[in-house]
Amino acid sequence: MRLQTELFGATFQNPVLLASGTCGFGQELADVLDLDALGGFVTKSVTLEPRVGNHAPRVAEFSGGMLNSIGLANPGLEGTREGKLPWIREHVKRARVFVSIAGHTVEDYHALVEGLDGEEGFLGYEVNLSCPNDASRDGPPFALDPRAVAAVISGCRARTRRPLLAKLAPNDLALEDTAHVAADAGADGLTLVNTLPGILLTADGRPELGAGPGGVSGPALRPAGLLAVKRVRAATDLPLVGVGGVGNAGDAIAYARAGASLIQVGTATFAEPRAAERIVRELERWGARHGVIDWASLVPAPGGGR
Ligand code: RRO
Repeated sequence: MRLQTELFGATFQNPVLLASGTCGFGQELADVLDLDALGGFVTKSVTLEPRVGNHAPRVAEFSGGMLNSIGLANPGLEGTREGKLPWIREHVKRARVFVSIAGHTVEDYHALVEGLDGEEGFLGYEVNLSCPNDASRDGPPFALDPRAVAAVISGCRARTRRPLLAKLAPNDLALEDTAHVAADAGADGLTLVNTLPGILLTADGRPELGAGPGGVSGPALRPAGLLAVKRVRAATDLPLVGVGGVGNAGDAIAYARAGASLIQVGTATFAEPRAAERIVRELERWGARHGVIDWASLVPAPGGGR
């Protein structure tokens, strides 16, 4: 099966990317996985200032997957420019890199694009509008506020010609509307979905995570991710990147059939660091077995907008 995919003015050698928050800035996984065997990866979300993150424990497992509340631990804009992008420039040749950006305010996102856009080593931005774990921000994630989505994306658009992916939330009852808002503001694609808010409690009722609630990922998130992709595929023409519970080629193909042109592997990497590489090989075998010659042929045409 031809896995090569042309999108956002770039060639992805295959449609399998590593999801933000599960691969650091690439370097963290480079000893165990061949990044250049993948379509690409998305960095941990970067904020203007460095953040230490939330109280431990930050992750907990359950039978359906994982709950996390990392709290945006990251080296900040300067730490990314000085300490992370040079490594990526030197070591990543074929994989396409998206830098994930996150902020407290609309202006934070714009300042991040201004601060990063002159750098080399990455293709575009994944604008993280949907972190469920930012305790220092009042109110819901930006993704659940259409005016904030419009302001963040349009301001980013005005500051860069690189591809912009807007990462949206699975618990958005008006997801199609949000997708339209992001498209109208200038997003080139949508990443669907971030983790789903949840909590795990001990037998005596105490939260398992230091921060209390967190975001659900892994197999339990897959039905929500697939539904989000299917709904948005029917509503907009933007290319979609599917993420949530992808653990094998069958899961990736389900996302393609729902409407995702690229997929991201997240939680599966924690249990099996080379899961994404395995999924690429499985897709090749699956195509040969089923006589499917092109990944793109699995992805249904857009539903035609409004
Ligand atoms: O850092 C986190 O706690 C985190 C982020 Br920014 C996000 O977007 N999604 C998530 O599940 N955790």
